Amino acid sequence: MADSRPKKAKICLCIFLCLLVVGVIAVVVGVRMWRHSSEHMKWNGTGSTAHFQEIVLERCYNYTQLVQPELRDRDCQKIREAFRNAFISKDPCSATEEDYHPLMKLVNPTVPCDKTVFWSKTKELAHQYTKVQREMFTLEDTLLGYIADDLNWCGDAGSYEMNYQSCPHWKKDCSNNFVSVFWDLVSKRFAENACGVVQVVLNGSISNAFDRKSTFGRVEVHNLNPMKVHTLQAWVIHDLGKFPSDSCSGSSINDLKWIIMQRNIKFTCQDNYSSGKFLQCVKKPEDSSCR
Ligand code: NGD
Repeated sequence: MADSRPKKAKICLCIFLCLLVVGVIAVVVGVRMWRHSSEHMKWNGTGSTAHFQEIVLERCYNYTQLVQPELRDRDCQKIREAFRNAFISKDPCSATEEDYHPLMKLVNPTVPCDKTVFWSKTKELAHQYTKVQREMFTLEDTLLGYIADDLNWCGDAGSYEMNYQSCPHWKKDCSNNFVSVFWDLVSKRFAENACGVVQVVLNGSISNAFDRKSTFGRVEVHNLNPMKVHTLQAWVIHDLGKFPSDSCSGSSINDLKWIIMQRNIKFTCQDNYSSGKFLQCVKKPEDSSCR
């Protein structure tokens, strides 16, 4: 009778090797998955907005079909694709203006002369104003500003997915993230295209109504074209019930006046412009200053 021990030993060795291979594979896959998830969590800012792609497409159709039907021939599928391609599969801290050029080519801003409204620390009020004065435009009343307002987006270098866990924070991680570069670029183009009289709504309830470091102070002011823009009208609005901290005669507005006049553009300023005050009173009619 033949000895079966070598056969048994062979089977045991095979099982051992198979288990070893499976174990090694499991460890490798586990480490990769752990790395992948920790990479997604590595930033300090909030992740991409859930359903980003659907929101972009829906806002694009809403704007081009209902808000500004003159733009109904824009291709929203292409716009969504160009937006996604600008940042997908890229290091989220390496954004450049060029990344957005294909998107910019699909959408050029069209605001009539005398109708541009800038804002800084007064987003809600400026938007209430253009909602009532339908012919006036903030950046968020133009197609790209409308599509991207309040959204967040980023990808990852080695992935076709968006990162919904975290995105770079513009102060804590990097300034050349895709959201900051986008807003700087569209703000620049919005300012370059402005003409005639332009307006800016500033907040007189903070100490620096004009802030050189804000997007308005850093980007928009310097990209107004003096050949096209003849006057910048500033309104300094105080929040109802709050003590005024800055006004047209304060040093920050003087700083703005100086920059604008250096650029050969006329500057005017009005404290608590009545239209702004009316809008605030519609929202808070019980305030004593509204009586
Ligand atoms: O560098 C930035 C940055 N700067 C400001 N903000 C930024 N977000 C980044 N990711 N990167 C954010 O923009 C800030 O947290 C606010 O939520 C918002 C506006 O900032 P605010 O009130 O300080 O005003 P800014 O002067 O910086 O900008 C408003 C002007 C306005 O005339 C728009 O035409 O610049 C245009 N804009 C810029 C940035 C963002 C609009 C937006 C927007 N719709 O979110």
